[in-house]
Amino acid sequence: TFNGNWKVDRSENYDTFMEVMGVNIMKRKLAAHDNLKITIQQDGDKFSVKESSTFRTIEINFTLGVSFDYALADGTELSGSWVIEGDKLVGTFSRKDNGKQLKTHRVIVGDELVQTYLYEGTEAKRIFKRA
Ligand code: MYR
Repeated sequence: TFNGNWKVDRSENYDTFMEVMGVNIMKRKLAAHDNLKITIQQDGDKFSVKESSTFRTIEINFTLGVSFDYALADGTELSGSWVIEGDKLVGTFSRKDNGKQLKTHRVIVGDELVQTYLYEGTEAKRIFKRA
């Protein structure tokens, strides 16, 4: 289960990923220490995700397979949906500004939640521990 409070522990290739996404150096430096925390609550096919970081605190509600809008911390708008594939939560989003696809998935590995991001052939991971 993905339910619970998670706090980012480390990231892999995240700076390069943000650069490919077009995020400027100033914001990338801030994002490297964003202290991201997420609280995931699943109820059937409905999810609530509370996101808090040095940038903002927001709550996102979505239903598996149903498209919704989401804005990244730098304001980039996405739309897309999450589905469950096996033990993975798989998200397929597209950027509203350029139409390009951003894929992401969440999976539990041991006692960690690993979120992988893929955009234009560049992959990054953020790894969370229970908070
Ligand atoms: C959620 O479930 O947390 C809400 C929906 C998340 C949408 C996909 C997030 C992709 C984040 C990419 C971060 C890259 C920053 C340049």
